[in-house]
Amino acid sequence: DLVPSRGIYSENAVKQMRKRVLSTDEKYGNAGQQMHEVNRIKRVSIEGNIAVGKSTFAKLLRSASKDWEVVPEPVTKWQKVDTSQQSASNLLDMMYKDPQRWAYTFQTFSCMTRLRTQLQLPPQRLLRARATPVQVFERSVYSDRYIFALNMVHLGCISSVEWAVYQDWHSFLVEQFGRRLELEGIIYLKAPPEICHKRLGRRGRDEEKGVELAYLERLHTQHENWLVHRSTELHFEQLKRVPVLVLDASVEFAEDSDVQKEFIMQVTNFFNSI
Ligand code: UDP
Ligand code: D5M
Ligand code: MG
Repeated sequence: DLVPSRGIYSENAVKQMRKRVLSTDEKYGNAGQQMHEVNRIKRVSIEGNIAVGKSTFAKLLRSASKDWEVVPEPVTKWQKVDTSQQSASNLLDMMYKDPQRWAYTFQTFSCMTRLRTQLQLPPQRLLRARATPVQVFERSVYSDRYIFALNMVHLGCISSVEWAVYQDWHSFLVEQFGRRLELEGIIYLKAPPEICHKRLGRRGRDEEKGVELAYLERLHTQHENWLVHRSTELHFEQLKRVPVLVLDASVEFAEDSDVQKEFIMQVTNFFNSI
């Protein structure tokens, strides 16, 4: 379907696409085989409140199996937006300091960076995996919309016009990329907002110094509505049916090898079931 049979693509665009297909072939060998192997890879996102322990949990998964690849959240990109001026801008900080002004801009950028992350080709190691190969993302283009952007709308930091524009391009992009953005599963790390607030303090990220418990309570409700009660209005059919594994992250798991073993066992069963 790369051939412009209906004159959709310019000659130049077709050349570019052929080149891309060729270089992918060189990387992964036979294209048909590659498609088969890429399709075997499952994609899962880790969702949960700020500082619940997603990155800590992701590291745990990374060390548990070489058939699982973990893709961290692109938070450093939000902290350093290249403006071609002398110093980069910290959009994360700007968003927390003045959400009325920067919430919408932040959502456009965070979603674009997540989109790139979710579209990344898996490493070759996964294509050769014997067991169940899985790409695990820390959050997704879906949490951007159904957790954070929606919350900003409720807080009045994103106007109704901005929200209409956001939803229009978000739906368009997700539909255009189709299966490439679909998730086979979601792991929801769940903990009371009070615990997340304590962990957030422990982490001590500068930009988050002013984050109040009330904000985490709102985000907690958003997660519960989306992933437990399933009452959030979703706009993608496949997302409505995606299986969710809920893990109790209120226990201290960072240093506890028994809890970690239990988590890994549950995750392994979940990956095998999806
Ligand atoms: N943390 C902890 N106990 C846990 C899990 C996490 O003390 O069982 C700490 C972790 O060391 C970090 C903070 O909580 O200082 C937030 O964790 P992380 O960055 O993994 O959270 P995320 O924001 O990615 O969900
Ligand atoms: O999330 C990283 C930090 O980024 C945390 O302060 C929340 C913030 N974040 C992440 N995505 C969004 C969106 N879409 N809008 C607003 N704020 C966002 P952490 O949970 O620490 O990994
Ligand atoms: Mg994190």
